[in-house]
Amino acid sequence: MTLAEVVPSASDVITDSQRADYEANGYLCLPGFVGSDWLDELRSVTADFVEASRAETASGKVFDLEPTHTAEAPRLRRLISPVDQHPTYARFTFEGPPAQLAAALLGGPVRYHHSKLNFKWSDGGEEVKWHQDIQFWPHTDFTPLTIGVYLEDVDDDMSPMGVLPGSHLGQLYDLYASDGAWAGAMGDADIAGLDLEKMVYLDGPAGSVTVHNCCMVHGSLPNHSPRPRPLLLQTYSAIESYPIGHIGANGVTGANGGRICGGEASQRLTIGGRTMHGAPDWSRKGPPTIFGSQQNDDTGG
Ligand SMILES: O=C(O)CCC(=O)C(=O)O
Repeated sequence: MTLAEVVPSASDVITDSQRADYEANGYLCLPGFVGSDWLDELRSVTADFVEASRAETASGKVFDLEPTHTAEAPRLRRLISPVDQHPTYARFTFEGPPAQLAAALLGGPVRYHHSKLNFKWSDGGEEVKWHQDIQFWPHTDFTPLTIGVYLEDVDDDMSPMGVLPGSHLGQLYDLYASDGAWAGAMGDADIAGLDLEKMVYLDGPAGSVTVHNCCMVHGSLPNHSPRPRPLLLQTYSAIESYPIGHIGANGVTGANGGRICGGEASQRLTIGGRTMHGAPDWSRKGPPTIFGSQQNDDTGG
């Protein structure tokens, strides 16, 4: 799809002041941004997945289940990579409101990275400890952002996502534990240095959208309310930002990872202040040899 098909005009999607807020604070919360047609469709597909999870007894490639999940009382932590599970999620993420918002915020076509649906089930749905995202999937710049859509009304009792305004411009924390194992969360000493009083919790009616930059300190508390808190999240970067291979989740985010919304990849990138025009993407058909490329007689692997 062309950019014009995904985003007719950025000003149709967000105001200049919202974009300036995002740049300054590293997050946005847009109440009711996703309309009822999309919500109805997403909820119906999601209900089918919850139903299907009843047949599962352990986490796998589709579902991340809480240890107490049963057929009678499903308890899902996450639907993994929704865009790869159902065309409705794919259409929503690649052409729908989140793609439009990402393109409006990043100023052009965007590169999709990954998606997930965090359920945070009722009566004890697990916390997401304070962390930043970029260490999980470093990129060649810091443009990646994640757009979340609440599929149900979320109030303060349901453990909405919390963000620390401005922290996206600060320190990049070490998410390893003191024993050297990957923890995926900040350590106690670093958390002690945060001003948690300044944490902003992003709640709102169903269809509300959260945006947070990849360097934002964020997380959420356990959900002790009687209602699950489904948050559909999708991550995009600017088109000239690339995931750096062999670190964390990069390269293992599903068949659609790297897909461009609203344009074509230019293969241009800037690293260490130097810009280059990189070779085409050979990740799907395999690389040609340098001999074949230079003699113009290769077809790729
Ligand atoms: O679900 C949430 O509250 C936070 C999600 C999040 O930070 C993550 O999954 O990385």
